[in-house]
Amino acid sequence: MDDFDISALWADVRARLSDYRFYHSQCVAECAKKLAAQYGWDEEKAYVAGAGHDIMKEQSRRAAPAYLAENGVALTPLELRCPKLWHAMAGEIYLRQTYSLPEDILQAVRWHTTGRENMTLPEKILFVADFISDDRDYPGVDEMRVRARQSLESAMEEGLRFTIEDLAKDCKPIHPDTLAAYNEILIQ
Ligand code: DGI
Ligand code: FE
Ligand code: FE
Repeated sequence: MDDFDISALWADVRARLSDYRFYHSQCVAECAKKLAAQYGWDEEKAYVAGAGHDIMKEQSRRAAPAYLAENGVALTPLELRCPKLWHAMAGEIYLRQTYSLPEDILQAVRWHTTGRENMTLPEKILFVADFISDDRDYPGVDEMRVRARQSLESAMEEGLRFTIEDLAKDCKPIHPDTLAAYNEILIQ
């Protein structure tokens, strides 16, 4: 990471995202850096992961599946029906190809939306930072911030439960990786 030019990534993120998503990315970068300091990941890597995590969030619904297919990602029938899941997969590919970022950052971006079983520390840090960044203001976010200071797993459990409840209320499918992440944490 010594020679990585974060200003090029920020300019790219700025050009690709609307104002509020750019601000969200800045907040997640700051938050991930703080969590990294507390839990023991490289602070600069955490900041870069936060900066880039949603870089493909505003890719069009037409372009995204084609981009994923071109890059060898075969979407499952469930994933095809959930456009909100695409940006994590596309983000990993784009950041790998454009910036050759280290694998731990790329995997954190890849799993930041669904989570998965056996998440690594970098994956957990980005997943939690995305829930508690300064721009977030949903009911319960303050309790999530308290939990995140106590343990990443505690915040993840609550965050995954929020997500699963919201999706179920809206009759939306729940990705197997989201369920696997939740079940694993619950039974630990
Ligand atoms: O990109 P952000 O908005 O910052 O946050 P995110 O990447 O966590 O995306 C959140 C969205 O992703 C939210 O609308 C719910 C959706 N999502 C997360 N897990 C699942 C999911 N959607 C479906 N259908 N199934 C999931 O398991
Ligand atoms: Fe996201
Ligand atoms: Fe995000």
